[in-house]
Amino acid sequence: MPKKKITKKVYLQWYEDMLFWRKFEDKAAALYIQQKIRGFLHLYNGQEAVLAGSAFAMEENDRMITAYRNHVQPIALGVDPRKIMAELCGKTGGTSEGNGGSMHMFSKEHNFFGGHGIVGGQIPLGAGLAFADKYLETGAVTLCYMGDGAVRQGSFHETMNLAMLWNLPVVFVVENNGYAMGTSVERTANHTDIYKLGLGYDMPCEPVDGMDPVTVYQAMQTAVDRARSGKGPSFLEIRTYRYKGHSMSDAQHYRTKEEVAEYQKRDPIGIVHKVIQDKKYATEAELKEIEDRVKDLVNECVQYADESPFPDASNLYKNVYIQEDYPFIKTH
Ligand SMILES: Cc1ncc(C[n+]2csc(CCOP(=O)(O)OP(=O)(O)O)c2C)c(N)n1
Ligand SMILES: [Mg+2]
Repeated sequence: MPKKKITKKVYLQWYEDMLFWRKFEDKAAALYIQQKIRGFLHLYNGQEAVLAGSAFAMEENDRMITAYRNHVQPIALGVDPRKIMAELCGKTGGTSEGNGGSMHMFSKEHNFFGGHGIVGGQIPLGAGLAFADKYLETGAVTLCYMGDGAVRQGSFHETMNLAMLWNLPVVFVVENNGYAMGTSVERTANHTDIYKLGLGYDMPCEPVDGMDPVTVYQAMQTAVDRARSGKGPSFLEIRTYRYKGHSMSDAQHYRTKEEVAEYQKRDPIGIVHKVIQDKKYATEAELKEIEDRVKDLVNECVQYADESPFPDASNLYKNVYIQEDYPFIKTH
């Protein structure tokens, strides 16, 4: 049974966090249009309840790993959002000194292990983190996230098998947002209950409403407790929706505006806002204070990124393997 109480304080924190993540991503989209952010940019708008509910179930040493839709997860784990914005802009003040960019956020210190652009590539790595924790008896649990598109990869199935065989402390989470780029879940398989893929491995699995942080938290806490107590992995299909295109260069011909609007009626931030109002957890003035704080922090992130210098060109060779005596290309 979920053990943490979802108090007024939790609701207010969820509201502030989720609103910040949303506004942070909106600002990143604006910076992309200004060409201050280049390359790919995949936004998390609409999926915030998955992260809010999950983070509430985590303990200090637990780990998280995900795909490329990864800007706000490290912020939830305590990474300074200014550094994430600088990383998006390719600046030296970023989490990887501007070398990683949008798809490669990383913070070992905060137990955030990326940030992976190869669909399904992070799944075996997540099991590897859990293997290390089991081997070293740290008591930590790994939360390994993937998209609905990733479950059709061989790496997913091989990892599910080994994770059960080795009874690893891991929770596999599919953020089913309905689409893999422009391909709907209906077009990828003959049934759409992704959670049932766990049955073939005898792994506890269930579908979860991903628009409400409460339902996410409850399912996640049960799965995290199971992993921590030595009972092995779980598989959660968290049903959510992405409001923006797959990346910034997506014309979205595969869905209608009405479909997006239908999901926005159950907006995760709206759901939390309504509870706060119904239960009188905050006055309108207090909510406005939160919104102002969020706005200020987003602006501070942009200012920090703007003021941070670009890396020196010589940085291109940093962290890149070069065989010094390679005979055919002159390296210096
Ligand atoms: C192995 C591999 N194949 C194809 C791609 C191209 N690609 C990038 S994202 C993506 C869709 C993945 O969708 P999903 O797993 O549902 O994640 P979402 O973008 O919805 O979060 C594809 C096919 C890739 N990056 N890696
Ligand atoms: Mg998807």
